[in-house]
Amino acid sequence: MEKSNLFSYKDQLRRDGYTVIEPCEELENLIKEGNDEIDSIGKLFVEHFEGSSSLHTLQANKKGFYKAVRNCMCLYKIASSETIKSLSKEIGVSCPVLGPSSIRLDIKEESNHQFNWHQDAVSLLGSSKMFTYWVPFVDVSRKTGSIELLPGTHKHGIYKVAARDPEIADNNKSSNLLITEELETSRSLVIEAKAGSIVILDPFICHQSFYPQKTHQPRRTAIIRLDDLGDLKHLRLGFKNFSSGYNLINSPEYEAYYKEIIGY
Ligand SMILES: O=C(O)CCC(=O)C(=O)O
Ligand SMILES: [Fe+2]
Repeated sequence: MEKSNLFSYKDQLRRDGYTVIEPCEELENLIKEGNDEIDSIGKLFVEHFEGSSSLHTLQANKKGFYKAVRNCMCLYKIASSETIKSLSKEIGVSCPVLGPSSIRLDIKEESNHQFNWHQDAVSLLGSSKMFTYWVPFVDVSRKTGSIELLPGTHKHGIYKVAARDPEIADNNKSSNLLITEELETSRSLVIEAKAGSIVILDPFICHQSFYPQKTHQPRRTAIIRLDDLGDLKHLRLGFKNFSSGYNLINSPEYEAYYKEIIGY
């Protein structure tokens, strides 16, 4: 990747809280391999499983398909790709380790998976540089489903939240923490991107899952986060993130750290 391009991605990430990196050969190959892997797992649940059929994904999910693919091997291959490695270095992650990551499968028939407006750092903690690398395995748009962002909101600071499922949110576990404040959504952006793109999200940008009205090809996405062991303030606070059960509600000391670093 050209260095000059990377600088403009960095500028956009800093200014708007997100950027979209076009597919490169390495990612295109990994996505193809990943789609094949997920299809072959699908065949364990539904005979003649077709990855493009939302009905097949729905039938397979009833038998545990979604749970089975969340940690499939392609997730780790993408996370350790040269492309993600060099991007994370460029955006200032000095000692990357795998943070909360998984494969998502989204179909409009299962709207319970929809993740409404939130900021990742609030739900997941992590270093102030624990960006999300959101990698769609299919082309994404309003028609196929995607994510919706509020550009610039990463500079606002922390919005008020409540647990989506209070019954499973306690000091150790958490459900999704969703923003309860009224948001200005008139300038929201639904990401349109080709399979194999990398959408980088600032940990503080407000975003949500975008579900189309009509049935669509299942949206498969690798959600990768690299936490930063080289962030000494985060290390001194106990290097907390969602993988070990932490969020901003059970670890409020992180608010001062974020405030100091981001300066809101
Ligand atoms: O892919 C999606 O629908 C949203 C994922 C997301 O926001 C997250 O995992 O933090
Ligand atoms: Fe998110």
